[in-house]
Amino acid sequence: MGMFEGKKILILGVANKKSIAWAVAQALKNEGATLAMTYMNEAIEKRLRPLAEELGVTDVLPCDVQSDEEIDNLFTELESRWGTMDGLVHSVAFADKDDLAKPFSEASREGFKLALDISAYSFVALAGRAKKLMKDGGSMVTMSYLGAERAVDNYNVMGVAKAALESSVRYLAADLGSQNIRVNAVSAGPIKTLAASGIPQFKQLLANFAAKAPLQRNTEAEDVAGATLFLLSSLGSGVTGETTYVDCGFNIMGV
Ligand code: 0WD
Repeated sequence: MGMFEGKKILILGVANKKSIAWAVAQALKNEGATLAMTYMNEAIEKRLRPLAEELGVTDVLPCDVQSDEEIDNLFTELESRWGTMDGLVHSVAFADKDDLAKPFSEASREGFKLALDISAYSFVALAGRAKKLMKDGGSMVTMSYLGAERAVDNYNVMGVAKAALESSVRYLAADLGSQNIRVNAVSAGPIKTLAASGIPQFKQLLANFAAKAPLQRNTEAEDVAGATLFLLSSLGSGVTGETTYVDCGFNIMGV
């Protein structure tokens, strides 16, 4: 019997087969979880439907995280289909390409707001709704990156958004701990996905990373999925408010 048999988990951020969330969804399915997946718009819906079908996931729902109304509708729908839920995986981020490439001191007000809204606030907004369905406790996991803590070239406004996200993880963990809801982040090493293709010189970043990381390789989405399942499962029962690095050890290295 799978580790997640009978567990109901919502996953946001499956855009295609390269998405980190896709590796998480596959791993959860292998362990018997019941999943719901969301799409941001019709273009992503078209790509997501066949993927969901491949995993036997029938709960496929719209949610642009910039809209409170769509978030409310998502949870109303989940409540009527599921009644309760056990896990939330937030694997969503966005910044305007221009704002990643520009010198940080020239970041625009709008670009800053947009990155923070989609990449950090959305997790708080989802957590506030999900907690009501986590009647027997639960676990929430979001995806972060080292750029939250270090000034990484070309990450800029997204780094500030990830810092807000990691801080939100701590405040959510403090807020929701009394309901036995745990909240954590996984800080993943760079992985070639659609979102990553927006980061200038990403190839170079990957090469430097593999050369420097203790494990001498790049991080795979499956590595991230493994740690996410740990945090979602009872194996992680004593862990909350943490940012766990899944980056082949890169973050521990000096120059
Ligand atoms: O190197 C990497 N790929 C890393 C990614 C290293 C460390 C962390 N991460 C993070 C990302 O910042 C993100 O939070 O992992 C998370 C997942 O990213 P991913 O798997 O690398 O990227 P992708 O497959 O593109 O999924 C992100 C998805 C979007 O896809 P596109 O590329 O179409 O924007 O986030 C979704 C969307 O599906 N998304 C939204 N969903 C709902 N509402 C919204 C929105 N407004 N905007 C973007």
